[in-house]
Amino acid sequence: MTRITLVQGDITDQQVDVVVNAANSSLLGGGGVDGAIHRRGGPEILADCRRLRASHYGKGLPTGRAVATTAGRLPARWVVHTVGPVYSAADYEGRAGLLASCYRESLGVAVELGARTVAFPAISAGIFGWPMEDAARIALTAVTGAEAGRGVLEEVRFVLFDGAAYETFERIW
Ligand code: AR6
Repeated sequence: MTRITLVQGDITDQQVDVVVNAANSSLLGGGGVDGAIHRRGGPEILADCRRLRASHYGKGLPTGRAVATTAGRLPARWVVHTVGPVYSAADYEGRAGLLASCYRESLGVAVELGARTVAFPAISAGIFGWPMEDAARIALTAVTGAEAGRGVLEEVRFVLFDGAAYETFERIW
């Protein structure tokens, strides 16, 4: 059985096999979780991202997909970068599907790597503007329903940056 856990904290502190990054299609860094991961993990992560762009994703990583790099100096072994959708009430259904896909694809990549423990941030719920309550519902539904990782992953941890996000996830869970 995979344990689902919720913690309040900084995702770059987590002692897990995989830390998931809420990246953008460029894979070349940004603010929020992405900025924190590259700052703390160091230049090796960006070097890997540049190689991936050159070899597989000339136009960028599509929304809803996930790819792995080294975790550089982070305590984790790998970073799995995924691109969440920007929130849009006018295009809700399609984008909610892409947000769920981020969680499923990231778990699939983590399992292929041989990971046992994975930490997720609240993808799309910061700079990309997704309302936290709905982001939490989509995240928890996607992870509990995912085939990938069933019987293999020991823990999927949601790392919520502030108390309000933590309480929202706890309430939805
Ligand atoms: N640890 C855990 N959670 C964090 C951390 C941290 N160190 N820092 C922020 N959060 P965001 P998005 C929370 O904006 O909405 C970047 O520029 C944050 O409070 O990181 O998917 C990328 O390059 C929020 O609840 O990701 C993209 O361009 C959640 O993590 C864009 O932002 C996600 O916020 C992606 O935006």
